[in-house]
Amino acid sequence: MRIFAREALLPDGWARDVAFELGPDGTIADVQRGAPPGGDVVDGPVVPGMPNLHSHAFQRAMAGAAERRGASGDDFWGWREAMYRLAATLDPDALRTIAREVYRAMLAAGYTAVAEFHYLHRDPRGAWYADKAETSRALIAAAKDAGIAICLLPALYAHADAGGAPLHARQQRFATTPDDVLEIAGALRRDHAGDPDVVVGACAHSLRAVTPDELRALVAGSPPTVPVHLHAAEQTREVEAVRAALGAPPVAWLLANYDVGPRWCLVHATHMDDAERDALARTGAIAGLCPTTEANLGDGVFPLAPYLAAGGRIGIGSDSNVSISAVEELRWLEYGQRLTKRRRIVAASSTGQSCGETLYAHAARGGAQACGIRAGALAVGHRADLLVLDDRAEPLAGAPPEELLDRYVFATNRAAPRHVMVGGRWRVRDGNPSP
Ligand code: NGQ
Ligand code: ZN
Repeated sequence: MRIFAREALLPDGWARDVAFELGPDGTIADVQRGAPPGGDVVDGPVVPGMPNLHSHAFQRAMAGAAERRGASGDDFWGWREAMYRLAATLDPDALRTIAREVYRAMLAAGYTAVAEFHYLHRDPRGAWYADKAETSRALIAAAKDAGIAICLLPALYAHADAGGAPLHARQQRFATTPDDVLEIAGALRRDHAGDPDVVVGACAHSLRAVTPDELRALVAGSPPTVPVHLHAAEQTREVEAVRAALGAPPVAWLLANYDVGPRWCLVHATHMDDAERDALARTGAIAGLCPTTEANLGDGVFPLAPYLAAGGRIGIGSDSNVSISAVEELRWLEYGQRLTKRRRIVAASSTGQSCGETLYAHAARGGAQACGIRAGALAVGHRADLLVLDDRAEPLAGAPPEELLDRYVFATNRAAPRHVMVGGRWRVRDGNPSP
């Protein structure tokens, strides 16, 4: 299959008259600039699809339902109680239905892959389903229904807080040992061996939810190349709990105890001191940033400029799915910085560099790395995960290509690409799901 675009964003910038030859495996086999039109001529500028590196799909069912003032101190931990009440109501069918709609919305909003951070393993009363992988399978099925690539992350969740505190009653659904999650992940990997649209990673909920020994068993028992994800340093209370139990804050502790490198994704990593920030940046690991959820939950602001200056890699996630929009995540990422630093153009560092394009390129590449897929750039050997932007109307109409992603990130009020391709297959055509 050949697709032809008048304008496409290649790794070294915008190119004209680009022909992509796609292989039968859904990857890009060849890219030609200045090519003659032919094949599937797309009607708009082409950019890489955006991986969504962090989602709890089920939480979409409470979007907007926890925005009323409570009797005392509305904070992250109070929101979490509402989230636990929701989690207790969902069976595997409900999970699949919600996730399917969420994944369709992600595709429509420019996400072409999702890392689903999954911990609703048991039934609502805390008993195992006959198949321990039942709810994980429901999520993979939802991704298949929708046509999005998925990195399923079955999370190890064994304790209520750092120091090995026992799980609360309302966390019993999440209760897992390292052997449980290795068994689930192993079964899924066997079932989806050779499927380019399903990756199964290794995942611990957080340093609150596992002991050092449990984390060690999980990482040691997982294949050495799969992505490793965990929540880290999102709330200051969490940082203090980890410091008290382990003698160091989460990021410093991880760096001291693991060979943290490109397969690691530290979700949030909001609260770091300067040394942690620069050390994390040097590892090649991904900081998984979820700006709309982090804002919604009152987490704090990630130190973006010095982290990027130190060579740090980032990706974006929709996390609680209170918002499902790649554009909104990128815009909030930059605007949070501008508001707190009282300056402009934070993510771009060199003179003349586009802020929107820089954010987009960082997040696309970093997101793909965190999802364990070769994507995030339109290059030979990469997945054909791409968007055709809608340049028929403002704000994209008439834009020179160099300005397109600045207009897309900062000026669109509906992040809706015209067409979306995942692994060489059109999944959205003219804004609608494509069967
Ligand atoms: C989660 N979400 O597991 O869904 C968490 C909240 C927790 C975010 N951190 C619960 N955004 O961290 O304990
Ligand atoms: Zn999360």
